[in-house]
Amino acid sequence: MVKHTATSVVTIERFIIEEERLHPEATGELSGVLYDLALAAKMIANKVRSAGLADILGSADTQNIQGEVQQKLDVMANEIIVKAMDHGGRLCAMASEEEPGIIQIPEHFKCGKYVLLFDPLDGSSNIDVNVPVGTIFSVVRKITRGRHGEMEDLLQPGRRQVAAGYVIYGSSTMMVYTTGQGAHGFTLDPSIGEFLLSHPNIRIPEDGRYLSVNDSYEAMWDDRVRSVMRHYRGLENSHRALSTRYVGSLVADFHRNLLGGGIFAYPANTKTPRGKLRLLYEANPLAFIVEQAGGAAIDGAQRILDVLPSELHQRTPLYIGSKNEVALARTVLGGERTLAAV
Ligand code: FDP
Repeated sequence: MVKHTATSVVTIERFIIEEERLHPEATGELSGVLYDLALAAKMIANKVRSAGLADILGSADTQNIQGEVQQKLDVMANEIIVKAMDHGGRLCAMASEEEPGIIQIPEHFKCGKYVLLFDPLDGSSNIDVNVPVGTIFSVVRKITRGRHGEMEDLLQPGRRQVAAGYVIYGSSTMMVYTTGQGAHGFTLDPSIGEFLLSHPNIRIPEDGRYLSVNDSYEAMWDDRVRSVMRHYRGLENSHRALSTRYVGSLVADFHRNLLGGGIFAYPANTKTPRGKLRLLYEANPLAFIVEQAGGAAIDGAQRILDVLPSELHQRTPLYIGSKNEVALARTVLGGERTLAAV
């Protein structure tokens, strides 16, 4: 006889439906956005997995074995997401790291009440060397009245996100998302093509174990940033030394620190005085997730989720991870967002 238990396999679809049931007013549109994203993630995972092979199989004149013109993987990932998301009637606009302006929903499709911002393939410079890359996404509600989404809908502070998440294409593919009720992780089981709940209610340790920063920029940092890093390395104020781990692929570094405890920092430097990472589709979604997991994220001076964006591709310095490590950065930086010297 089959034993029926409440804890049997939970697919991402079932989890999304169960979360939706907690909100009797929900129309199911946000759930639809999340399913479509999970589908896009599976399609991208498939491309990422065969990326090395595609290079071998493709001829020098950029044709692959099926005669398709080869595209860079990040362009491909962008296209996969746009095509998976534009026709569901749930979105009124999108924005992507790969495109300069608003991506409008074509006239022949219905427009919905959500806006999607995403980085289709973050860390793509790592693809050629088989290092994990990721997709990051953020969903906000439309605030303007017209049919189409406008810039005002895209430029909302991160605290207004209704959902956010990332997918990591690593030794396994995982999707982690939040709708404001904790951060939950799902691992793709390739044999059945389903994301299965593997990390319910993720909690980031309050103290960090790892430090992820590209310290080759040290000469370009402000003195206070150098001091923060000296604390993390155990060289100042008897803070215990963290272990350095830097993949250089934001999603991979963030994911490790989320599960094991740590801090990822990309401070401003004289070369990139406003930081490198993008506020709307990198920092904001990861900040929403980390806060839901009990961690924190600041730009040096203020909470990332409170920053008022003024441009679509705005950059920001970022300190994100375990609560106590982020608090330390805030104290040592003394509320200064960037370089005093610049
Ligand atoms: P990439 O340029 O490879 O796309 O978001 C951009 C990003 O990678 C992050 O994934 C990564 O954390 C960071 O840049 C690495 O920058 P540095 O090479 O300057 O350390």
